[in-house]
Amino acid sequence: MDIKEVMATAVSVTPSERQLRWFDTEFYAFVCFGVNPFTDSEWGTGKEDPKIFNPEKIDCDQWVEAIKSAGMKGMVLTVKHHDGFCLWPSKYTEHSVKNSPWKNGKGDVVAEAAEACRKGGIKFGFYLSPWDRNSKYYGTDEYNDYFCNQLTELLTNYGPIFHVWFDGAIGSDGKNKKQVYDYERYISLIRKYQPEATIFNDHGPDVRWCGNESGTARPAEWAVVPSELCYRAEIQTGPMPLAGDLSLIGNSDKDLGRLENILYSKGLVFCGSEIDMSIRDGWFWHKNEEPKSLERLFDTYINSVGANCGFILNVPPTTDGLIDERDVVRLKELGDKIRSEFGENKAVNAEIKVVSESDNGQSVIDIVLPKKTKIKYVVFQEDLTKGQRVEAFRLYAKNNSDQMQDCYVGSCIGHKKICPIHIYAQSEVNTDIIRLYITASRANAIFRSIQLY
Ligand code: FUL
Repeated sequence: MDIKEVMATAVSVTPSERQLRWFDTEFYAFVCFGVNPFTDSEWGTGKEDPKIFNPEKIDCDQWVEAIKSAGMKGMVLTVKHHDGFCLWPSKYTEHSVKNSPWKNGKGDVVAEAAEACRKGGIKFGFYLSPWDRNSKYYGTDEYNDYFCNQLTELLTNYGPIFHVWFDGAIGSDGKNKKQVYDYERYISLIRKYQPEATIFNDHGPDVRWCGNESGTARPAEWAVVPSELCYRAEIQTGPMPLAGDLSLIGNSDKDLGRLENILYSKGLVFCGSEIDMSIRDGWFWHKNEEPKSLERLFDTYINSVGANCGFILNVPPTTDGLIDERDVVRLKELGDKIRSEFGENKAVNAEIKVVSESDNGQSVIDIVLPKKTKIKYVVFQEDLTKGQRVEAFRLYAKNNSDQMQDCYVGSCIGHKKICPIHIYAQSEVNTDIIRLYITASRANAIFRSIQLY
């Protein structure tokens, strides 16, 4: 395989329909809820009395309104966290809402949340922790049956599910029990009952973990990566020319999909990265925590949704069962900021001129506006059905002296790249030509859209 064949092979790796739908969902909420806010902890022990769970004022419509105000298009509820407490009345355990005073044991948070999402027009999904500190089966073969029974309840009783989140976290007590999770079985159950749902796990199959919980994407966050990391995803190619040992590749690596890395892979997969972050320090609600600043949240949005990733932002309900008013305010501010920054696409009347194109992937494209216009962001989307292509690019803007001045340097584009313009200390330019110079690409770039704001 020569280098051109390597690049063509990488470009041949494409997303499934469900992965494309997930990419388009872009920004959605995590709702971490369960016994933890009632004990003021982050990881429950599994020995909590179900009687402590009593969110008397619960109002899932309030959650949905807050989520929508930030511009998020879905909700992923932690239906069972590491403590094993189920937010729905599972037939297979007593450790659930059915033994809580809340609604006299007749309540079902999953049903209420799913219904509120349906009414509010957003997608619903769930997080189900494989690590279970309560179940007596944990550490035996029977645990997989227990897990699949619960998974089946969740997949068949609550309408369409868009995303299933399998957490890789496990404490030392869990590790000691050496539970082997039957992921193949879990995945085939989801494919059977909810074929449109994407499945998140550290290692795929559909969506992978970005490797941190602080809202930071890699400088180049490729969706085409070595199968060695995403070993639950479908391998779409044969071995790459230097295929060898990538067994040490890990979620904390700085670089996954760049050429020099994939050259050593035994095969490539398509698996986009999801950025998970909480609006507060903790994943669960604690009275004395404050929401992160608007600047921090907006910056994370730009560096996740705008860096070829999905963004799942956690908003934890209080012990009353409501989203904290402080978070409600911050979510609305974030939504307002996103709506005002990306309100009007100024490229609708622009002319896209290919200035030059060569057969090694490099090209120069001008975005020509009818008149001088103030621009803060340039947004590109590649057509991922044709493979992820662009490796590196630069942006220039025509300045007042009719010179092309550089204003952004970027790496991969993928589903969406938001480029905030920088010219010296300015984050805005008044121009009628933006020039895109693609300096490296695996094949000639194919765009789904080019937008200016
Ligand atoms: C982590 C968990 O340990 C946290 O408690 C939280 O659920 C977060 C979303 O994932 O791995």
